[in-house]
Amino acid sequence: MKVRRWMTAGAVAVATVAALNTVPATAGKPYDPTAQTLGALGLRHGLQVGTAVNMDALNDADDPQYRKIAATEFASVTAENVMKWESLEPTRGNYNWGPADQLVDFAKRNRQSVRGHVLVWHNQLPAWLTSGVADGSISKQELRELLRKHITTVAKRYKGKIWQWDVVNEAVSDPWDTPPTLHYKGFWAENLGPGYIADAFRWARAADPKALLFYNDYNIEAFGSGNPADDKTQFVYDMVKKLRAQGVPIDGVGAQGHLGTQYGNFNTFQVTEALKKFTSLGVATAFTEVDVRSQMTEGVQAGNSEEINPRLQASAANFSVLMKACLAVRSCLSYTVWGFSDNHSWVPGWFDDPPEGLATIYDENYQPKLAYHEIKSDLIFAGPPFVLPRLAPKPRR
Ligand code: 9MR
Repeated sequence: MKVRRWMTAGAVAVATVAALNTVPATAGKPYDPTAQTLGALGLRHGLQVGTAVNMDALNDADDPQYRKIAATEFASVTAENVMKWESLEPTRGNYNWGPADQLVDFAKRNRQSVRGHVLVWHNQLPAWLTSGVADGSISKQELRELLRKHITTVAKRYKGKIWQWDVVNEAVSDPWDTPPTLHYKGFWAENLGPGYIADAFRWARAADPKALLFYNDYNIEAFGSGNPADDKTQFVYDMVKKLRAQGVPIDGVGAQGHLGTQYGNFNTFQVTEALKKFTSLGVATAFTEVDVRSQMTEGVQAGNSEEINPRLQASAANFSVLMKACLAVRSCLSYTVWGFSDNHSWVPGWFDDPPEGLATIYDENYQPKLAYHEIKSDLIFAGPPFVLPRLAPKPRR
């Protein structure tokens, strides 16, 4: 009797092991990581691979591939435009929540997390706000109150539905601005002074205590001279250090990752180093808007492969450097591409002299490019001891 019981148990065990070996059980096929999505592969490391979503493309019935890839390939989504102030409150006091709600619902249906973008930025502000300040009908005091109300209203509406909020975006100048010494730039700093940054984080925390609150900026993927007068990464590092010392509830720093093949590559160690330095301040990190554009020379536009191939290779290398650095640093919680296909990328509309493009991981016909395969291979081959599960911080009180 006993023997028979053991035999039964043994048979069950053998069957179970056999079943596990074919995980996931797709009709006897062995597990093939290359057939997995970027999102699924990232989750094995606790890393969320996401995309910005263009709502017009998502709703275009003639473009079903866009919706399919947005729904299936990624673990996380970001609103490319529809959570910006001009979209949410085009006329004063009248909110247009439709498109933003739709994205949040889409994410829920597809079991994706949402990066909220963006609560405070100097671009894409409603005209009623900027013109009111310009003509003096909105005072500085009223402006501060309007900002508090905006942050509170938006963060409360999506309370519990947003994983990470970009609370403040692009607050720091670039070396090509005037004056060239790095400084707090733009509408908010000019009208309220840099204190708006700490205020914004405190208001966001009060409205949504569980979301991770991020500062987000471009050109902070690696350190430069180390002098905050001309090294934007250093300037942001010093800023975050100060904010943390003051007890401001900032939980993360997002490096956007808008790179270009004409600028030369960072190496993985430079980027890893930057992530580690931010981590040492006690904050999470993320790549939030990755794309790698190229100049569209006449040869590229004419389809000359001798000009196209080196650009696709350099683009893939840049995407891969950021992915490897993110995998290597446990505070790096997410890797978001800023659009996934060249037919819906902001790049061609933005850079036209000289024209630029080829910035994403799929071509305009939704064929995965070399960059797609390279970041996928980074996710597949990454393992201990260099890659361990992420360490997410608790939202700071
Ligand atoms: O991709 C966005 C594009 O559709 C808008 O026209 C543009 C307006 O400024 O903003 C783009 O997204 C930006 C993001 O919100 C913040 N970082 C830079 C992104 C690219 O410009």
